[in-house]
Amino acid sequence: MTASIQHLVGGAWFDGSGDAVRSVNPTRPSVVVAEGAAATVSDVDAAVKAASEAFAAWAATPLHQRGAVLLAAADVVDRNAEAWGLELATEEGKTRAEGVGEVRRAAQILRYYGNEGDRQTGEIYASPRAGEQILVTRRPVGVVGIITPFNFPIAIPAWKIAPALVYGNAVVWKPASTVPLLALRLAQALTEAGLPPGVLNLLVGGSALGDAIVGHAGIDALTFTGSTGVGRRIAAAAASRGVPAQAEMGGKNAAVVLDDADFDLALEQVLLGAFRSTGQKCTATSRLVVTDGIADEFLAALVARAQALVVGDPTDDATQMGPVVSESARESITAGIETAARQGANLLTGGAPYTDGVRGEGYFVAPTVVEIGDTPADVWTEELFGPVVAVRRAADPEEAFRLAEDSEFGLSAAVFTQDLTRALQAVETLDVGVLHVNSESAGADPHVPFGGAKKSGLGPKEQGGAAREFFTHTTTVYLRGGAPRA
Ligand code: UN1
Repeated sequence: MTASIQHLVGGAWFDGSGDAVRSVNPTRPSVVVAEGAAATVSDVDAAVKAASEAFAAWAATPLHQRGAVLLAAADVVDRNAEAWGLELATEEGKTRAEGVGEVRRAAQILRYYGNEGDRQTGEIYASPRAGEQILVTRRPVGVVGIITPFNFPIAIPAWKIAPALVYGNAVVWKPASTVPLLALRLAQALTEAGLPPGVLNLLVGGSALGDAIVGHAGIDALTFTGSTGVGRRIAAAAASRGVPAQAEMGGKNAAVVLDDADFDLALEQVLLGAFRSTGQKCTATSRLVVTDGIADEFLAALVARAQALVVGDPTDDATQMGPVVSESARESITAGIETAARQGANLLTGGAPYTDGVRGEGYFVAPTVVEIGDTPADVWTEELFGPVVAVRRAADPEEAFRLAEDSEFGLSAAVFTQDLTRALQAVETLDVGVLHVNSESAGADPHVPFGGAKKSGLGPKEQGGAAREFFTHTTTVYLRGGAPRA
C-alpha cells in the first residue's frame, strides 16, 4: 500500500501543494512506497512562525518534562521497530535487519536525551572577587532548521531532533525527499508522545524547500548531514546571516590492515565497513590500505568474500546487501568505477551491471574492490557513496598510516593490528573524528561525540554531551549579593 506524504506545521498534518514527491522501492522501482505533494516556500514561513510561537513555552518547560516526551516517543518507536524497520528497508534499500536496528537506535537516542534532566546542566567557577560566584548556565538557541539525508532516515533525524528538543529549541525539519516515510513515523511518534504543537514542524520537499529554510530570517541555527558541497553552501549561508551551522559531510574512510592483524577479524570487519548499507554511510570503509606481508592473501580473501555476498531484495532475510537508493546514485557510482578503470585502477571484483531478476530491475551495484597504484585516481580521493573500496598496498606501517592520512576528509578510520605500539601510533597519527581499533569504520553510540576532523565536518560534534555545544549557548552569570538588610 502506498503511504501518503503529509507535512506537519503547528500540530496539524496537511497535504502539500507543491510539486509531486514520490519515493519508490529501489529494489522494484515500479513500486511506489510513498507519494504526495511537496511543501512550499510559504509553508516554510508558516512552519517558522509556528516554531517561533511555540518556542518560549517549550523553553520554559522543565527539562525533566521535555525529557519525558522523548522517553515516551522512544517507547512508541521501539514498539513499532519491526514494522518501521521493514518500511525503511523497502524505501531506502538497506537490509531489514539493518533497518530494524536503525529504528531501535533512534529509540535509544531518544532515551539518551530523554534522560538529560538527570545530568549536569551547567558549571560553577570560583570568582577572584569576594562575595561573588560565577555560574555558567545554558539556554536554547531558538528555532533550529534541520536538514537530514536519505541514508539513515530515522537515526540521523533522531540524533539532531532529540537534543534540539530536550535543550528547549523548536524545530523546522526537512528530511530527504527520496526517503520521507520514516520522517513521518518519527514525527508521529513525537506527536503521540505529547510534544506540544509547533515545537516540531516537518516539511517534505526538494532542495528549493531546503534553500528556503536555510535562508529564512526566523531560523536561529542550522544543522545538516549530507554532501560536502551542500554542507559548505549551508554553512556559508548561515555565516552570511550570522547564525551558527553544524554540517556533517563527506568521508573517505580508510581501513588499515597491518601484517600482524587478526586476519579473520580484519576481513570480516572490512567487509562490513565497506558493504553494509550498500556502502551508503559517511562512515563506510571506502579505502583500504594493506601492508605487503599479507596483501596478496588478504585481497584474495576479500574478493572471495565480496563475491560470495548475497545481494538482492533487502526484505529477504538471506540478503546481505541491498540496492543503492536511486537510479542517479547507481549512475554516479557506476561512473566512478568506470573513471577508476580509465585512470588505470585494477578492478579486482565488481564493476559489471547485474542483468538477472530483481537485481537487473532494481538499483543494484555489485560489491566492488579496485586496486590502485601510485598514479592519481579519483576513486582514492572522492566519496562515491556506494559499495566500492579503493585499495593501496604499503611497504610498512608508517607508509600505511601516511596513505590513510592522504585525504582531505577525516571522518573515521579503522586500524587492524594486535601490536599495542602500532595501535597507539594510529591514535597519535590519524587525524579523524572517529577511530576504530580492530572494528569497522562505521558505527556511532548515542552517548559519545560523533563527527569528523579536517573537511568532513563544520561546527560542534554531534551526539552525547557534544550536542549541547550546538543546541545551547552559555550565559556566564556573575552572581553577587548586596549587604544583608539590617
Ligand atoms: C554510523 O556509522 O552508524 O551519514 C552512522 C552518515 C553518518 C552516520 C553514520 N552521519 O552515514
